[in-house]
Amino acid sequence: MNKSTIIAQSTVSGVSAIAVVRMSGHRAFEIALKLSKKEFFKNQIELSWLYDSLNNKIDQALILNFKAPASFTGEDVIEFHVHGNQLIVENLIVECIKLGAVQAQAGEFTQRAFLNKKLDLIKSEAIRDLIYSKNHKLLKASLNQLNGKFNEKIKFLEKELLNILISIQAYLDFPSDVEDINIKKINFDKCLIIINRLIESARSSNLFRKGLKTAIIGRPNVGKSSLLNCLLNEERSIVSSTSGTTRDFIREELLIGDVPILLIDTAGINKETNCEIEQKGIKKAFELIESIDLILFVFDLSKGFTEEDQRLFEEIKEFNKDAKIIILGNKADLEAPQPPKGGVKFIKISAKENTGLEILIKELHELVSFDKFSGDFELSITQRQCLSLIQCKEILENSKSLITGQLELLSVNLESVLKILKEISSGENLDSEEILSALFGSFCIGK
Ligand SMILES: Nc1nc2c(ncn2[C@@H]2O[C@H](COP(=O)(O)OP(=O)(O)OP(=O)(O)O)[C@@H](O)[C@H]2O)c(=O)[nH]1
Ligand SMILES: [Mg+2]
Repeated sequence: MNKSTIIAQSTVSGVSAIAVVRMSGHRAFEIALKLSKKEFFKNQIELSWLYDSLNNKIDQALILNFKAPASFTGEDVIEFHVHGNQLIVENLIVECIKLGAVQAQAGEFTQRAFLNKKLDLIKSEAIRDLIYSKNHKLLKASLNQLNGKFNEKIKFLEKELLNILISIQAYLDFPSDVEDINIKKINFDKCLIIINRLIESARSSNLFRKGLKTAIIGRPNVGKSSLLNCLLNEERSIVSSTSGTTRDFIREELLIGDVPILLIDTAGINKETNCEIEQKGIKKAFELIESIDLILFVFDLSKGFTEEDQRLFEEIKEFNKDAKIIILGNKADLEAPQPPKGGVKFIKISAKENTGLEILIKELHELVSFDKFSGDFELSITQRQCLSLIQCKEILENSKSLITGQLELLSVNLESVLKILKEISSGENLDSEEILSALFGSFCIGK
């Protein structure tokens, strides 16, 4: 049992109709009773005045009380619903702290729920997605996750693989009682199909969680910042005819359908520059390219796709082989003295006159459309869960060849996969304080 009684505001800070302050721990009832000058709570919800240590009124509040273990955390929990003034909330929290409560850390309520087995790890993580989802797809998926859909799939995999393991072990222990033919029929393709689908789903949910990281890259002065402003429909990034205007990254979010696109304007890349600041900007741009999902490669149509553009383009492709690249020929409004050579496929735009952008937007829509880019997506699988699934997939794929002979090794492998699957939902073997704190620390305070 946790010794401390924790307290935090559960609703957002600021002016609101109602603010909720939650307290969890074995002293929660005692503190709430003192504040409300009561001996006990007659009902689960009570309307009562709250008083500070000097007998001044704090506020009139609705007090909800949940006796352990029938509460979110599994401990005694009190919820104060007070008027949504931040001063009231602060006074209330200060008084509770004076009476023995401590300020909760980020995610500590959910962490306690997990430690008290009120929630498994999958559901705990689904709650985080549920709170943070900025689009309907992720919201729906995290509700599915909370509803146990992902758990069902993991349980199914566990059952299937356990059955296979049992038959192998029976064969190894009593070879005469188990027919060879049954062992030869073993295959885990069905499990692999499910795991692969889940990994696909994880990639999509990650995309929806983080957004498609998109960098606008190109040589100086080709109109990268103008393009950013055009897409955002506001003067966000400084535009000037001076080469090397943009130095630092400018980041903004754009929604394409339901998918957030994290647009990043970068410094124009001119390898010959002697300017130290510009060089730093270029270095940063290349560091960024390594982790990018999509590159909008801009060149100046009035100058054509020059040798420098070509060189830069090749270098970028080399730097990040996985990123999708869309090439944009900007300044289509200017006369093109030399049309681009080399059959390079590009979209003609003019950031100045706002033309051609609809083709780019259409391409972006196609890119993020489910079937094409991200497969099925009905679960909000986290990065942690995805990494474990990838591990399972690799072990199972490497185990296929063992069916025909090395059954001992195969059973060891299946045991490891089962252990990883268990870890996904229960968090078993993840008991290191550090890992759990990192997981729950990404929640907000009061959750
Ligand atoms: N004619 C024309 N000029 C444009 C167009 N897009 C940008 N420009 C001009 O090109 C110049 C450079 O534009 P920026 O958007 O600052 O270019 P950039 O690529 O961000 O430049 P750096 O940050 O220096 O690398 C400015 O004078 C813009 O007005 C366009 O479509 N047509
Ligand atoms: Mg710029």
